[in-house]
Amino acid sequence: MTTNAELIARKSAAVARGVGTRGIYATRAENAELWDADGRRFIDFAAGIAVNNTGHRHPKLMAAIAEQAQAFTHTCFHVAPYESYVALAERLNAATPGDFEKKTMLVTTGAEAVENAIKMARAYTGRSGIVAFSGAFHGRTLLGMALTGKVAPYKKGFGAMPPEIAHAPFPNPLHGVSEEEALRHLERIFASSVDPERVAAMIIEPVQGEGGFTIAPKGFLLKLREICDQYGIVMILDEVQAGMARTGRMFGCEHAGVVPDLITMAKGLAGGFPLSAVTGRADIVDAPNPGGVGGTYAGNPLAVAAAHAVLDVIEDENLCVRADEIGEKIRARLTTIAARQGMECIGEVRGLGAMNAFELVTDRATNAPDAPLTAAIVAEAEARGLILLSCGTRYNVIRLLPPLTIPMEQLDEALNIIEASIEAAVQAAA
Ligand code: PLZ
Repeated sequence: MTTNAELIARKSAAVARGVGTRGIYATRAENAELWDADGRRFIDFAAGIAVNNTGHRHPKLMAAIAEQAQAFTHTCFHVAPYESYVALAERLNAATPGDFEKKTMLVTTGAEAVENAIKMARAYTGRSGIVAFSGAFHGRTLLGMALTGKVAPYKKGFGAMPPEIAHAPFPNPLHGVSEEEALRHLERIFASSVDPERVAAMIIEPVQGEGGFTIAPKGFLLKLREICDQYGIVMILDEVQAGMARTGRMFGCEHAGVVPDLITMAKGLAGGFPLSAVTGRADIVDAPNPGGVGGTYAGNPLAVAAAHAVLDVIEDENLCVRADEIGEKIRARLTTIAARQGMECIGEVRGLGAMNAFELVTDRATNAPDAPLTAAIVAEAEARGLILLSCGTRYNVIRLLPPLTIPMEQLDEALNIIEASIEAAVQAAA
């Protein structure tokens, strides 16, 4: 059988260098477990980056795509549309916050949802400016990377970015940016560099994902809502990573009670099939002219069938409640670990529902990042059979994204591995 080592060598010879990978070549996966080319078994705390919220190969999802495959797998919705797309739009219109008429468009990736939300906001307002936030991640397409609030590796070497994009600070009290300071900075941007009346959209993640699992404070989001209303700016919540029950609510913004004009979603929406959506105020979603938005594969029938199954499973298996249970268990355990002597490297434990993380610091007084220790813990966990992902603009946060369907004993097993991995990495660094 082909080993990981052979595949790593073939990958580096055949695949673009810019496509980063780790060394675990998957051969099989089931719910929260994954097996690699060397026959090793892992608990999967990445879930394809918050995609497999319903686990790998959920039986209802497998049945739904098998059934759809019997009928047709692609017609292009622009050419020969199908009911399942329309029905999914109806369901997403009903599932998103906001007591107003809503509409949905389906596309394929998170970046594409973001791009289309911006196009809608521009068409609706007749303006072109965009406000995004430092540390944000919105995708790797030209506009997606421009909106992303981190230069290396996302923007470095890729030339001029689209114009009229301003980045305001995302509040992060742990690192000295209070909510008030972030708002003052936004006012300064409006006073000195961008006329708010030229701004079409403001886009923000309810919990920054790639940026470090930093939670947008409730008051901050509500204040942004007021500012958007004051200047006629379309408020876009990027729920690509936080959405679909991950935070214990269907959408992360529900924690703050903020109602955005548009929501972008992807990842967990179709449990591993490429599908994303923009849902929001009907008049904004309808602003582009017919033919102005869409795509060949947008709303692929297999992906749409998967999304219906995902929505059913979230409801039938109470995955929002389950996300909260998982999160409470994770935070309680991490907090206990952080309180132990010798664990001063854990600067903070934070999260919403099952979107949790811990931050590694060299010193709790300064909260200076410890990126090498973070990488070492991820490697130690991998050696012990747990897939962990790091994140954070300073590369010093470990995020925990188990499927929401993970059996509790596997969750315990994974938390034991995390504790042992931190111990081993701390010891090795001493
Ligand atoms: N918006 C909030 O988290 C994707 C990116 C992984 P795509 N995040 C994982 C990587 O290294 O590329 C993401 C996100 C938020 C948009 C996106 C983009 O989604 O489906 O990757 O295009």
